[in-house]
Amino acid sequence: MRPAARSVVLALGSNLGARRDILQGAVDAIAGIPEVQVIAVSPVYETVPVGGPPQPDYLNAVLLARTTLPSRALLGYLHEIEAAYRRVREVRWGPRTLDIDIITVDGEASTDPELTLPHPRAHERAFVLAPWHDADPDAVLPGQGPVATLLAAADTSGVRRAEMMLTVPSEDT
Ligand code: A4P
Ligand code: MG
Repeated sequence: MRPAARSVVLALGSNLGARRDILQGAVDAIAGIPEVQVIAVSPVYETVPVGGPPQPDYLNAVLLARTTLPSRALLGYLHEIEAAYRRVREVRWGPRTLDIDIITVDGEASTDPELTLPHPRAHERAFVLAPWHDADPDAVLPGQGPVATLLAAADTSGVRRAEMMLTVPSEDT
């Protein structure tokens, strides 16, 4: 029997190169993963870097999807997409052409450092909460509470809507 599709929330970030095109390329690549259906993509936010060395501002967005893939398999595909953009993983929290984090997978909790779910820092990060709230105002971060409440408590000073949108590719392209 095929496993039931589960909802997943992904956070995308880029602060090097053609940031918007890289995010759109990531959305297109995610839509091309077998067994993944992209439901919606949030507006794009321009955000001041949190942590790490001095580095350029990020563009961040959140993507909502459904998948029958096990979350480990999904992470593997996401790492391939990151690698395709030649992300260099030298400095933790350092600049990157593309970072894709899994924020939640329906009903899954894990403390495994290779795949921690829900993402352990999402609840305090306005660069995740603001776009997520736009894409799904009723969203709840398991173990933490409604995204609207978390966003109201978060420091949003470094986060602003950018004048650009990403598109979800249609199913048959
Ligand atoms: N990993 C564990 N759990 C997960 C998960 N839920 N989703 C593992 C994705 N990966 C997960 O990640 C390091 C390891 O985390 C991977 O081996 C993976 O198996 P990485 O992407 O190689 O390194 P990283 O992203 O530099 O580290 P980390 O700890 O994931 O950083 P964060 O928390 O993702 O923060 N400021 C702004 N404004 N915007 C940003 O997008 N991003 C970061 C990165 C910092 N500051 C930022 C932003
Ligand atoms: Mg990461």
